[in-house]
Amino acid sequence: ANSETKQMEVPKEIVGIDPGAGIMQATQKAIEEYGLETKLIEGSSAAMTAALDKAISKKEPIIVTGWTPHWKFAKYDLKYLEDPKNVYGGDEQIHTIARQGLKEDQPDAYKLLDQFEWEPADMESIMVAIQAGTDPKEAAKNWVDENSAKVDKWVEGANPADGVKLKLGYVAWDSEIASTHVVAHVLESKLNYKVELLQVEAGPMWTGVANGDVDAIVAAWLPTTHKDYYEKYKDQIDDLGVNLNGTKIGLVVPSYMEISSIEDLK
Ligand code: PBE
Repeated sequence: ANSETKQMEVPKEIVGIDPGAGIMQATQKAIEEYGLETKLIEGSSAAMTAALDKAISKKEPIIVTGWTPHWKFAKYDLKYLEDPKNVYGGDEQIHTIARQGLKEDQPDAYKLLDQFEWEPADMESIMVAIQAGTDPKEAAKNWVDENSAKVDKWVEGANPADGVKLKLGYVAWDSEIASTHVVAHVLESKLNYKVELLQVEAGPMWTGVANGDVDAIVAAWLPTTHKDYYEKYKDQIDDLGVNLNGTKIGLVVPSYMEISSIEDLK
């Protein structure tokens, strides 16, 4: 009789992403606080979504570190595991952070960065286009062309520069690939800056904006996910506030899995 009621096995591993991501620290904490024997595997955003795709195509169980906004929720039927101990924190925001001094050095770029804000659905539409094969630069350009009312507000009151160079730092998280390419495209196409995109790990991204090696980032997940980085550098940066509201992080599984809570991983 047992074999007939046999449930889908709960994986012994969580497929994680790059070790510097805040969600990796949060997941370590979840493993401790829930007393799990589950192992957290390091990797990358791309490897995580590849593993997810493979598992789903075979209807196998899998647990991944997941976040919203993300294209995976449009492509697959997924659910967050409940987090009764609230290890992952509640809803949070993405902030724009500039290096100190940018405001004085490049007030027009600063103005755009300060006025940049959008909705999860905006970010998602670019992520979906990139996932479907559009080059990130092209996807950003297309979105900007189609959303001129929004973009006009971001650039309001900012004057074009004369090919001044700017550096934006970001990590290769799908959400940040989308946002950083959009801001870079607006800085170049509307304000005539020359933008260099520096793809780095999370630690160097924060160090870079704190020590002035990069001019700005639009990838700070606060108050929870990047709390440790923020606490470390808060006196050396310029926090321009929220650019997107309504993010979430946690453990994500395909809906066909019977478990519903992190407690069920014990
Ligand atoms: N993320 C996406 C990042 C922030 C943006 C949730 C993977 C992190 O965990 O640090």
